[in-house]
Parts: sequence; C-alpha cells; structure tokens
Amino acid sequence: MRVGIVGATGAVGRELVDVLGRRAFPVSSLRLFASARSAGMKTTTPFGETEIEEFSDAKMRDLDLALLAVSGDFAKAHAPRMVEAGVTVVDNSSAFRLQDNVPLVVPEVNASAIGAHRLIANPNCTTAILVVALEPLRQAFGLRRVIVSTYQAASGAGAEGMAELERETRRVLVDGAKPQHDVFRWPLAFNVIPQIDSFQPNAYTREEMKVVWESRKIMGLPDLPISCTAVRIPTMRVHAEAVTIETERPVTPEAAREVLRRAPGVKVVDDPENGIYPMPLTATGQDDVEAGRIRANPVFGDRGLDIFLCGDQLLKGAALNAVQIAERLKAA
Ligand code: 11C
Repeated sequence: MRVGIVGATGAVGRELVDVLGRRAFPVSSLRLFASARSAGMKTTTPFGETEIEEFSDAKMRDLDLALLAVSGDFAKAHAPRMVEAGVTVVDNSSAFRLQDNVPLVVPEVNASAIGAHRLIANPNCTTAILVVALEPLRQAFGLRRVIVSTYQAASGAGAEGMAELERETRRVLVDGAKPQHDVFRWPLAFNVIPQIDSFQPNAYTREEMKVVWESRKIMGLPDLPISCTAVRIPTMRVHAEAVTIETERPVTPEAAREVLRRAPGVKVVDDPENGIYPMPLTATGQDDVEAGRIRANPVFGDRGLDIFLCGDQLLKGAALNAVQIAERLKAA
C-alpha cells in the first residue's frame, strides 16, 4: 500500500511510523507530511530514509491510505477531499467520530463496523483504553452502569505537552524556580489538573463527554449510563483509569479476571500482595492495556466490580489502534 502519514512530526505521527514498521504493515511507499516548517527534514524510518513533505491535497491523490494525526479542523477540511480522490482515511481527530455514516472503531470491539467505509474514525485515547477492557466484561456479565476516573499523561497534549512537563520539572528541580505553563491550563509539574479540554454546559469537560459519547457508539449501547472525571497528572505517556461497573448478572473478581485474561488487547496484571498491578511505568511502550486491582465493589452487591487500567496513550490510545484499523481494511 502507498501510505501517507499526515502530521508525521507530532507525537502520534512518530508512533505511527514505528507501529507500521513493527507490525510489518505492507507499505510499498511511505510518505510523511507536515507543515511547511518541517518540510525538507530527513528522517529514518523502518522503510528507509524519508523526507518530510509539506502537505497538499494534490499529493494525497498518490496514496492508497492516509493516517491522519492532525487537528479536527484540519481533518474536517481535508479528509472528505482525500476520500473523494480514492484514498482510504483513518482519522485520529474527533472531527467525524460521532457522525452516523462514519464508523468509530476499536478493532477488538467493533471491527465489523469498518465494512466498506473509506473514512474511519479512531477514538479518543481514554475511550479506546477503556472499551478494550469493558467490552469483554459486557459480553460476559452485561453492563448496567460505568463510572470512570482518569489519570491522564502529558502525551495526551502531544509532543508539546510532553516537552513542557519535562522542561518545567527540570526548572523546579534544577533551577528551584516556579513551573510555568503554556500547553496546560495550569503548571502540570508537581500538580494534578481536574480539567482536560473545555467545560460543557453540563459542567463536565469535553474530554469527559468524549468518553461517554464514544464508548456508547463503539459498544453499540446508546443508553449506557456512564460518567467520567478526567484528570491530567504529571506522567509522560500512559493514561490510567479507575473503572467501577455495575453488571447485569452476578460477577466475581475471579470470573472477571478469567474473562480479561482471554480478551485480546488486555493483559491482566493483578497480584497486589506482591505489588503487581497496572502502572504507567510498566504499561509504557506496551500494546496491551494492563488491567488489575480487580475487586468486588460492595456498593453494587454481587454485581459490582472495580478495576484499574493502564494503557499507552500513544499506542492503543492512538497509533496502534489506527494501524489495527488499517490492517482490517487490508484484509477486507
Ligand atoms: C488527552 N485524550 O489526553 C486527550 C487527547 O479526542 O483525540 C486526545 C484527544 C482526542 O488530552
């Protein structure tokens, strides 16, 4: 396939190149597109040395597949034209996720939604990490309600977010100065920020509502009662999620562990006595979402479960999921 990555110099764009190589995706040519600022730079990829090109609609016509790691506005402006030109597009932004005629896909959950579509939306990272563990539990025990609290890494705000966290942590530790901020609403170093994206009229943030809207769409449960509190913490690239579920049928931690052990994309990491549970440090760079601290939640009697998840925001939360979608296209 003639593959193009648009937004190739960002945190997700760089991971996309890596994941394509690592999974031996059948790339006949790889082209990397970014803004004029990066055009002309050379970069080494698993497919050979490649020069970054300035994006233009005309250049897209030579591609079979475009992986977009760009803003929603950019995707809205250009993705439909790419599809018209015969290119299949997997878009990482939120631009098309909730459109009825666009599938929103986590392959472990709803790969069949891809069908013959030429524009496929990749979900919000927090959602992807959540549903890969929720879906097998739903299949086994049914889902009545879900409450999620997140601990989200700087990588969710892209390469600039990661750079700001590193720079400001050094500023505090090395210079003894106050941390500053530009990417995040408040300094993230040595802090925890209970706001990701803008506030909505219902007092939840857009990030929190994305988890609600997108999980319902991917799992095909439009009325699922689900709420989220999304919090940014000073870690680099793994989103952690504390998930409480009420199931329709009785559930035990052991039965849930067994279901999750068999679930694709999930790795059960659950031996608390020995300090074994999901953590950003162990989930970094891993394809699977770690699930642990699995225990009965007494609030919901024999139908309650608490779980802690950690998933690499740049992998299952973004680049890996996009490439997994592309793999399903290829097989179609
Ligand atoms: C964050 N989840 O951690 C966001 C980043 O809808 O694709 C991804 C935003 C999105 O800040």
